[in-house]
Amino acid sequence: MRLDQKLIEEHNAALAGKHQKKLAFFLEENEGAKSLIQKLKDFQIAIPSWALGTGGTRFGRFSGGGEPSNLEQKMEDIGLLHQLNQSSGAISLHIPWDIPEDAEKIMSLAKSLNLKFDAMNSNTFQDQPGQKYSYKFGSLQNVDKNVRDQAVAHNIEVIKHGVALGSKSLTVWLADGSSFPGQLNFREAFENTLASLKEIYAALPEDWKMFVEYKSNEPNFYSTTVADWGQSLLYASKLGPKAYTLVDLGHHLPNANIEQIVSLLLMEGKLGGFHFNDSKYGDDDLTTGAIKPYQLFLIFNELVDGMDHAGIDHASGLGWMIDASHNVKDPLEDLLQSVEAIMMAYAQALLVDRKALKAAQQKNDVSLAQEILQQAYRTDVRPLVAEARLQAGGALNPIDLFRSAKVRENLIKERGSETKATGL
Ligand SMILES: [Mn+2]
Repeated sequence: MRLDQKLIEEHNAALAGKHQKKLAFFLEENEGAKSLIQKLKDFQIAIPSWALGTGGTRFGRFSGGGEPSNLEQKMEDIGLLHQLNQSSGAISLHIPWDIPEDAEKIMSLAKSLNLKFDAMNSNTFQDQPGQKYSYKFGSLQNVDKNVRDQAVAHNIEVIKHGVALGSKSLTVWLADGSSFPGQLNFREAFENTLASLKEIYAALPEDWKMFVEYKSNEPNFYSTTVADWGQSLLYASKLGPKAYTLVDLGHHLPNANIEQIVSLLLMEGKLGGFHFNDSKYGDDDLTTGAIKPYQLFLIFNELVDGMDHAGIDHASGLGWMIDASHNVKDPLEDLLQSVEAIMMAYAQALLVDRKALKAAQQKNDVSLAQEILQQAYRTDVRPLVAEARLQAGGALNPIDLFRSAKVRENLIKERGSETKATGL
């Protein structure tokens, strides 16, 4: 389904008075902030194709109704999100859950929904029906060369799908590792993984990037073959200039200083992209900004500082994607909330008075440095983010409109209440 643009206009008209009042106050308080609106409009966050359905845990899965049951419907759902917030104009495909059988048809659907294809994701963490060798004991690291070859071939196939859709990057998320001491020879696992990654790297088109994602644990619980940013950077450095580290917010050990990691990766020119989510404990599937919004702001503060320092375009220089599984909320509402939280953190980071911060740092004025950061963080940037959305043709309050337009009810009517999306 698509929303009638008239609905969005009516919704905006009803909220216009209140919005303009808040915006005027904001712009009066934050001189020069008007110039940030274009940056907010340009910033797009990719939605992964596996995030449109209800996820699950090993305790169970409670499907919601009206879930998309094929790639076309998933794209339509992202089109809906993009209509509402004008910041979700990209889709990240997972193979083999969402193989584009007819690339041309998928391309033209994407065009009609104003969506681009972000990073392609491979899957060597599950066995697929008819697959010759099992990934039970790893894929690119496996002690059996047949398994490694099969995993390499799969990644190359994913690249081919991506080329047909105009994607420019491959995310290799490795579930490889070990769950018990002695299970694995760490050195050989690293060497096997590197050799496998080299083969995939060699198949990358000239203008493609490869993202090496790291994760401290899960599904393996003793070691993971790309456990942290240092190990990812080691692979990316050995592979070459097209390989980058991908940071997923939820893939660190507790209390890791992610903003510092981001800063140094940017300094080295090796930060390729970002997966957004949030977590309280060890998982990585909560709505972005739901638990640690200040950390998200501090990360964006380093992202903006580092990208500006390196002359990287905020919108296109890195891959931005949500990576979460929605277990109890409506996935579409959850995604709207995540995108909003990301936009707010980005807007707050843009507001930081960098000249003043630099001066405070040079004088070792610790209190003032903190004041400057928190001044930006504690600014209510919602009117600015809403104005960017309004100017781009989106809704002033996306979730409000999602509900009043009865989007979920309509999706259930259209698709039924028993559909189940492929994915996590
Ligand atoms: Mn991820």
